[in-house]
Amino acid sequence: MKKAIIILPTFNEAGTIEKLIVNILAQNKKVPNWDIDVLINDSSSTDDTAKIVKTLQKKYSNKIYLLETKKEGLGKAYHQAFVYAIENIQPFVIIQMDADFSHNPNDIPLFLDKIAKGADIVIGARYIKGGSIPSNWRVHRKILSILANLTIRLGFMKLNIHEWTNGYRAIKIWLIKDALEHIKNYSGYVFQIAMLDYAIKKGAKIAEIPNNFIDRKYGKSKIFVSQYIFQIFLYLFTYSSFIKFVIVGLIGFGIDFGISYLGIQKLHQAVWLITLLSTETAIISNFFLNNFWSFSHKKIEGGVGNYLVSFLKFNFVSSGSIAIQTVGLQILVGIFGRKLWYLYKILIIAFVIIPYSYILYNKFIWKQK
Ligand SMILES: Nc1nc2c(ncn2[C@@H]2O[C@H](COP(=O)(O)OP(=O)(O)OP(=O)(O)O)[C@@H](O)[C@H]2O)c(=O)[nH]1
Ligand SMILES: [Mg+2]
Repeated sequence: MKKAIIILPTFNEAGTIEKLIVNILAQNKKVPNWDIDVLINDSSSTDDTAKIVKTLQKKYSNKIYLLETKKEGLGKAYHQAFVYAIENIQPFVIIQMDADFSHNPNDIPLFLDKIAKGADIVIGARYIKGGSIPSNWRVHRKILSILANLTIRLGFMKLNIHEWTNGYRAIKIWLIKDALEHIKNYSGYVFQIAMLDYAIKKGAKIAEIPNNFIDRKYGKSKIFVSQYIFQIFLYLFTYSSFIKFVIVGLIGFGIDFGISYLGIQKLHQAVWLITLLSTETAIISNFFLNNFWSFSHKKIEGGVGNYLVSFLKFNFVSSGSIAIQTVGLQILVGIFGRKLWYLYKILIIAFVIIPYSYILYNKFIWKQK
């Protein structure tokens, strides 16, 4: 029998906590191979949440754990609960869940089933077939939720993951242990994104199951939207390989253009020589910036030999970009005329060069470890 701990962070959830805990513990009947306990981290609720939990603890001996902490944000509350579970309970898996009944406890067996089948982390996804957000949410809330997820998906260029912000997840304890150092820096809601980003970079096996998010009926929302949006962008700019890769590309373009301008316009040198010099300088700068910044979590290792091989591959991929641009632009100008050549160039870079090089870099140069 394997142990699963359902973690419920609470702040003023007296309206739902009892019914929710009873419902969660009742799931034990449905999963003979699992032993489900509940761990509540109550961050100084001003209502009766903690008192209700303490009363329930007497009724369900050893099945309910209660932590009482200061209010320091959702991420912090989860971090405290993870540390407690690791040190005192040693479960096989933890399940994160909101305590306002937005997450249906009847889905717990589905999460555990995916874990039993080999997933390291299972995401309750609202934006896949069979999942949903509440139909009674106001339009701005719907838009905000959809846009936030889309921005993160595109920002990380992880199109096969459809849900980043929902807090209904099952995570194996080894992955939590591994991630503790990273996620402890994120005390707010953005911790959900940090955790999933870490799991992906670790090469964890990720599964999604449809989740129908239910609007809360009791109590108040604790989310502080503008702060959350700011944290999402800050996280993306700090950790997205894709965004950094695009920035590196722009720097490369600047270097190429700067040297060409100086050599051709100011110093009147041979065009072929300056072009060779400017493109190769940009390629070298791109290679090192990508290695030590954009893909620093997959840095090339193994000495000078490996560097040289990777650098040659990088030159090869970059030559491909130059060839695609030259031929592509020639074709478009041939069909539509020269007037809007810069627009064609931008389109080719955005829709062909960027995906082409990003995919090839990830496949051949900075491979997943
Ligand atoms: N311990 C603890 N729990 C928190 C904190 N902030 C939020 N929570 C809990 O985290 C869960 C999710 O918070 P919600 O306010 O429901 O956020 P949401 O689900 O995004 O938004 P709504 O459902 O619209 O309220 C709930 O169980 C909250 O009680 C906190 O600082 N500490
Ligand atoms: Mg909620």
